[in-house]
Amino acid sequence: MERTAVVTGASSGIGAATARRLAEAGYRVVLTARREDRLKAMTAELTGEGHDAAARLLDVTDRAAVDAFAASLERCDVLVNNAGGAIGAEPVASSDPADWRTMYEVNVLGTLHMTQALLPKLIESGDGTVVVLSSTAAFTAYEGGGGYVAAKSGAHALAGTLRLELCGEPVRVIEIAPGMVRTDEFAVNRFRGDEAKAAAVYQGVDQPLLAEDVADTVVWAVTRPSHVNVDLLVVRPRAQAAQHKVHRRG
Ligand code: 8X3
Repeated sequence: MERTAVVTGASSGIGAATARRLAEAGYRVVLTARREDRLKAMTAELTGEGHDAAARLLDVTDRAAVDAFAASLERCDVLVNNAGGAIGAEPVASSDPADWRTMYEVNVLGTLHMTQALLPKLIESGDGTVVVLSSTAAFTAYEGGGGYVAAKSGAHALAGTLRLELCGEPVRVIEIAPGMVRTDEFAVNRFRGDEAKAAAVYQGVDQPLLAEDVADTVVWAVTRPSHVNVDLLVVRPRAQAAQHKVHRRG
């Protein structure tokens, strides 16, 4: 059976682009996400092009569902923990703890559930890879980013701890930390659907990263020879030299 890659949050953005690139690289790809229509459309697009792709409806915060999903898989060689995101941009003083909880649930516990459930199969593959999509937010706090910074710091801690604990097992742990990426949904979700505020994030920025750029880095890291572990890869647009240092035209 072909090498199998599981991608979470695969119905849009970085997840969808990563699923596509992995399929193009010859993996059988299992796309998982919560939104059935988008998930099926994305999967149909790939199978229509002759790729081996399957769609599985899955909420990574639902442990029972994650366990059932893992049990149903014949094999798993690559797990890309992409599902995540930011909700709200309020200061710490006035942010809603429920948003923090949701961000922690998806960005950290979602990755934990998927990784725990699939680890036996990743080890059994003899050459497994866990990818954690964190963020430059894992390393630098910024105003209005509190809950997201905390959650991505958690994802970074999970990746680092797991790498230590798996040392000696045939499983690599790769953390990819993107900076500014313009996707259809990330900033819109952060600003609770306010398209104008979301667009302002990228205002005047010459070429923010696209989902495909991040997907390229994921697939590059995953397709290195087994003994090469791209431990942590930070990727930003040229116009973003640091979290707060963004060049804008005009
Ligand atoms: C997204 C990057 O700068 O919005 O993970 O935190 S940032």
